[in-house]
This record gives sequence, C-alpha cells and structure tokens, in this order.
Amino acid sequence: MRLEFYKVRLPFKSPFTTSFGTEDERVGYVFTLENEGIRAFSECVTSEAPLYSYEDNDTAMHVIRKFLAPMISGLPTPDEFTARAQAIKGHNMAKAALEMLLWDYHAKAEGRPMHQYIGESKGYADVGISIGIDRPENLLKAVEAAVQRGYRRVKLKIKRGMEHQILGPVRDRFPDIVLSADANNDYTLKDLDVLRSLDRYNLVYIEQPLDHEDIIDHAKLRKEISTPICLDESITSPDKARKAFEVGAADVINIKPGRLGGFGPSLEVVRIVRENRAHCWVGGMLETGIGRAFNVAFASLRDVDYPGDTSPNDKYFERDIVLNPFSMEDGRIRPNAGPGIGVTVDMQYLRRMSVDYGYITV
Ligand code: OSB
Ligand code: MG
Repeated sequence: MRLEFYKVRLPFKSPFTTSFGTEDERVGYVFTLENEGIRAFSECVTSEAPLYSYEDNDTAMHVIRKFLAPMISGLPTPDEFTARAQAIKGHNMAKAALEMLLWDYHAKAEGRPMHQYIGESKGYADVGISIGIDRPENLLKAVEAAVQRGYRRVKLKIKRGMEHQILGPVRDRFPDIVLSADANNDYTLKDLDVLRSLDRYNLVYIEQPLDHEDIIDHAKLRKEISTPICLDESITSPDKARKAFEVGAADVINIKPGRLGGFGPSLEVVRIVRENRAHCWVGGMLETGIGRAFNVAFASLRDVDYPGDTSPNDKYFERDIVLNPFSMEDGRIRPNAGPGIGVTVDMQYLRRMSVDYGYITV
C-alpha cells in the first residue's frame, strides 16, 4: 500500500501574526491513501519553523517516514496505531497525521460521517475567530466584521508590551462581546502586574500566557488573577491535562488534535475536562480544508462546550484545496454529512499547489 504525501503551499488572504511570528501562507503535508476503493485524507499541522512547538514539517516527515508509516501497515484502528506508536517519544503532530488518516479511513469503511463516528455530536460547531496582531484601527475593523458575520467569540492575539493597545480599543468599542486573548507563551511570572491588569477587560479566558511546557507557574498565576486560564501549548497529552487540573493550572483547555497526537487522546482530554467540570474548545493551526474538516467534526461534539477557532475556509484562503468549503450561519458550522471527513479534494489544484509529492510503501 502507498502512503502518499503532498507538501502543499497555499497563500493566505492576509498575513497572520502571533507573538512568535508572521505567516503568509500555509505550508504543510497532506496525506492520502487508497485501499479497497476507499480514499482517506489527513493533514499534518506542523509548519516550516518550530515556533509553536518543537515539531516542524521536516521533523514530522522524518519521523513518519522512518518510524510511524510502517505502523499503519494493515490499517489498524486508530487506538491500535496509538498503542504501536507509544514507544516513540513526542512527535504528536506526526502521530496525529497518521492517526487521523486512520480515523478517516475507518469512518469511510463503515460509511459514517466523522462527527457521528467519534462520539455524540450536536450536528453543528459553535465558531469563534482568531484575529492576528495588527494595528488598532485594523483590529477594530476586523472585530466589527467578525461581529457582523456572527462569530460567537472573538480571540485577539496579544504580545508582551502590546496587550493594552490591542485589547483596550476593542473592549471599549465592543463592551459586550465574548472576548479572549492568546499570548502564545509570551509572558513569565515577572509580568504578573501586567497580566493582572488584563482583568479589567473581562476576558472569557487568557490563552497560554506562560511557558509552552509549564503548568506550575500557570497554577500560581491562576491564584493571582481573576481572568480564567486556558491552556493550549502546555497540554500535549491526557496526562498533562489531568495534572493541569490537579495543580489548578487551568479553567479551560484548547484541544488541538494535532498537538495531542490525534482524536483518540483528544477524546480522552474531553473526558478529563468533564470530570473536572472545566471547559474546552477546538483550536486551529491555520489548516487547509482537510485539517479543518477534522476540527469541525470534533468541535461539534456535545462535550466541547465553548466556541472554537474553526472559521470557515474563506477566512484564510481565496481558494482552498477542497471543493466543499464550510459556510457559517448564525456563528455555527455544520460538519460534512458525507462519509469520514466528507471533503471533496480538488486533486488537480492540490497537485498544482504542491511543492513536493511522494509516497512511502507501507
Ligand atoms: O495558538 O491557537 C494558536 C494559529 C497557529 C498557531 C497557533 C495558534 C493559531 C491560532 C489560529 O490561533 C487558529 C486558526 O484559526 O486556525
Ligand atoms: Mg493558542
């Protein structure tokens, strides 16, 4: 069997800036395999540089080629694959790419849409928007447009030293919107005063203010501020989620199946969140229509209770590699009804936008 990969390069409509950098295109690997008339897809959420986490496109491809691809031989269930892959330390995004490919394969083999295959789905996902760092006047325009479009939560990326110029004008102009801020680990406990000063904005939560591997300092911070804390980067496994609640580091978890090693571990995190009467939502990694369809399916689960970063495809791309992009109505997106992730991939456009193609025999 052939595990095919495309390294796709898709320009963004406009650049996206976080505390760790600016991206103006999505560069990442899309995987596909065909067996007995079933074609499955997935996307690895790594990007070119290891700025969000230590993984990047090349490390993921290395680990997949050398260690993980042989483990999908015989098309095991996602859980069986995760058990096989357990000996490999870390590299969750690489693991997730294959784990989710197997979810898509098996859902399609059973003829079931992904959102019903993985659990109890509401049939729609509540949608929030993630707005990159920009000048205040541009942010006001972007938030205005988001509110008009019906987004159910607005998240602003912040950066140390720019937090008030970003949040202040938006909160003044939109006193009632559900607002959050994502620091992508730009602060330390030395910044306690400025972090405490954000309490005035009545944020629904602040996402990952401190170090990407930390939970201890987040627990200390959580005692010092009234804004709830949402962890993203720090939660790389169900065990980390359990420990985060045990030490009191979080009120909310941003679930990114890529960061956690796939849907199996993500479902486990949802259970842990519920046990702790906390909250969760599904984040995004600027995915193409393939990764986005996985996210939307997961975000529609009953126990995912906060709006996610699962914007419709056209927030990022003029033209996506899928022919059936999502549309949002009343701040909600319905997951695809077709089998598996239900996307129709525009293979011609995928090939045209790919800078590399190959296959691994498994
Ligand atoms: O921290 O949630 C994040 C994008 C790239 C890397 C990290 C993050 C993000 C986003 C955008 O916030 C989410 C999206 O719309 O895909
Ligand atoms: Mg984040």
